[in-house]
Amino acid sequence: MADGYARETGRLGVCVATSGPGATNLLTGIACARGSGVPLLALTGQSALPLFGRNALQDSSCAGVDIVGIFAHCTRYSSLVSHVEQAETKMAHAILHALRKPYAPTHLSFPVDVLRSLVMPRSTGHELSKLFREKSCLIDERTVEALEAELIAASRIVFFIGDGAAEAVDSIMTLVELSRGLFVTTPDAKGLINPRHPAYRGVFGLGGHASAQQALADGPDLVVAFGTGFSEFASNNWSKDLLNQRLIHVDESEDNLIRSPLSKLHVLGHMRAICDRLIAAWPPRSYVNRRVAPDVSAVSRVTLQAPDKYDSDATPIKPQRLMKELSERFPPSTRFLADAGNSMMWTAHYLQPPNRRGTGPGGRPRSRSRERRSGTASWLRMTLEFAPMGWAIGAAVGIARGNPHGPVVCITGDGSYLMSGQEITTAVEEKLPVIFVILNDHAYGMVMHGQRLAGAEPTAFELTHVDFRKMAESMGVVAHVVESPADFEQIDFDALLTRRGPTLIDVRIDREEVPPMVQRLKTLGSVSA
Ligand SMILES: Cc1ncc(C[n+]2csc(CCOP(=O)(O)OP(=O)(O)O)c2C)c(N)n1
Repeated sequence: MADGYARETGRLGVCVATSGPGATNLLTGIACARGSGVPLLALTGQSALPLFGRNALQDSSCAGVDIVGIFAHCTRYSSLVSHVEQAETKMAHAILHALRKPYAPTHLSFPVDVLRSLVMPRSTGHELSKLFREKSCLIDERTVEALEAELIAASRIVFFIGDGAAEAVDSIMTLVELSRGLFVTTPDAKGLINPRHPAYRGVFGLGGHASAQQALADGPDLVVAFGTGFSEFASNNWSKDLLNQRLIHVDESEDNLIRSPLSKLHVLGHMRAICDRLIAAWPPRSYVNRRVAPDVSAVSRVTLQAPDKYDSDATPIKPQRLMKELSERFPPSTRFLADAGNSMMWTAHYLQPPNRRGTGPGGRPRSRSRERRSGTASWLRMTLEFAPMGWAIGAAVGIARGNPHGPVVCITGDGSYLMSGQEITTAVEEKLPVIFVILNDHAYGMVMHGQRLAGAEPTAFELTHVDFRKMAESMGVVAHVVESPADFEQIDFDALLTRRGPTLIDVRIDREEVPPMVQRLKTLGSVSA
């Protein structure tokens, strides 16, 4: 939840847990935040200092299950507050380390006797706000000039947008249009753009589109990547069509730049400032006329793997058709999340709501002058790096808490829901409008299809048949079962969208449909490259 809240608001997410098992239960969530670079502070309890090593209940000190040590490996800063006088300084360190780019989780452990002590405010206290001033002007002039020269010289440009480019994406889109380029996104950056933009060629990476692969394979003379660490799922298995000498990598994080050692140029700095500098210098006159304009005439040039299934009326409902229903039935202010498993691939490939750019609170279109969006706005979130099942369930609750201006739709699998579905009760308590959509295939579907595609022994993917509507109703949650596209007509969407609390939709999907996952299997070596 803290992860979702931080992604949505751009603020620090904070979570608190008790010592021992409370703290270890945080571990997967913290590791996920580390993988995705989310700013998060975990505060955990600890037995009293004099009890260390005496077999106290849930001892998580260095003499027991060493929680500071465990967290040290998946946070940027993990420390025991052993004296109350340390509390302020260590808190400042923990916050600043979490908010230093690339963002990361941090952890402080508080023994109960330290927590009970009084802290006297110090006159020399830390004024954290001074340290958080936005360093918006930091750019490397020399490399920006080199980038400008490359943009002018190139005749076919593809822009590659990663999820770290959120703040700059409006300016990047202006550059796409000015330079008559095409663009593709990583799966988790699809939520930053309008998937129906005529210059968009789709998702490159897990669940991606042939048109995106084609755009890069077709030999553009320049690829300009923004805000990405080229992780496995975001780079189509570190594709040679992407990571080569045609690439220019723009990022504010050196940690990301070191992931593209072959690129011809690294441009370090604030991405929006870099783009705005280029836009201000546009157009170089000699250039515009000789530019080969790409074909952006069609409404959508993103190639879907099976467009007929997107429109299919068949029962059981095809997951592709489910994506169509979700794309069309929710207002522009909706935030979607896709969980680990097939949900990620179906969503990356088929979810394509109408233009979400430029929508303000309540989904109202923003006026032109207010077009610049918040640096964290995205209509679709997923987690590609650590990717734990159930991440989307908690994160959806956190996003709803952080953004009261629209519904949140969590697309998850039945396996994931069986791991973390109890979090729905928090949405009940907090009266949050989260719609949980369960792709119910009574299986670990990704595992099942992975084994089939790889010709491996079919094993350990079946799940028991669960009626998630009954489960939800036992918690006082309004729930529906959908077996065919027509069943969506039975759901009162007006009531659903105005409800102050969660809704659950148990979708009994056609589990025989194969998700777009071949690339993942190539990485695993399960199918030949
Ligand atoms: C905690 C955790 N365990 C295992 C995995 C590996 N894994 C990824 S997807 C998946 C199956 C997901 O099943 P389900 O949630 O039912 O979604 P489906 O693929 O069927 O849509 C597994 C086992 C993981 N990512 N996280």
